[in-house]
Amino acid sequence: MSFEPASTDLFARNQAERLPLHGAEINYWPNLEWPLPQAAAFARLRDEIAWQQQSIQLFGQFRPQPRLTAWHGDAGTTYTYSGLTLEPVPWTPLLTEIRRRVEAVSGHDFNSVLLNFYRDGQDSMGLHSDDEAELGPKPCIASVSLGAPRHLIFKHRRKKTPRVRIELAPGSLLLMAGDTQRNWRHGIPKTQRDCGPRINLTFRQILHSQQRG
Ligand SMILES: O=C(O)CCC(=O)C(=O)O
Repeated sequence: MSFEPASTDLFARNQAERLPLHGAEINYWPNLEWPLPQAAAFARLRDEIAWQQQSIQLFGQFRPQPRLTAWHGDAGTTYTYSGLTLEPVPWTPLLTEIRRRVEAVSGHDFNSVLLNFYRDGQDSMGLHSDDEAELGPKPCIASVSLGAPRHLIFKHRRKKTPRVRIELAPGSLLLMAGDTQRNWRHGIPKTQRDCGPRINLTFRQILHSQQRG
């Protein structure tokens, strides 16, 4: 099942649409206004960020991730997933500007961001839930897409309901909250389409151990 946004017209730019996933709370802004054009933000992040290809543990073996990543945030926002522990690099001026816009639109605060660089259609992210203890019981994750459009797939964790697919447009914002991570997995599959590079930023709120539910 594919989700098509109802409108991308300029008057609806700052309006969110709710995705029809049972047991999830996902809002999508297909064409948000940003402090600078999305293509300019893409080029600056591509050139300014110290991208790395790190290995994660999958089925007991360490393998390089099929994309480049970086982790930025406030001091102390250490994040561990799939056997990888990330220590934050400080915010850059551009990441701070994007974070302010995301916070203003979403109404949530974020103290860190995971950046993903998909060099071409062969780079991907496997199905997963962002449900690590540091994110709390109802993680709120704001995902900004820049560069080439790519499909994001949602698959229910227990029910055999059809997968839901949405094409994430450049300049879009997707906010996952509530029970989304408890009930659904999400991922970016490889594509055979001729596809340019894409940068994705997922803003997160890392909780100190005494704040976790
Ligand atoms: O690239 C995307 O849109 C997905 C990123 C994602 O799922 C993640 O960082 O956990």
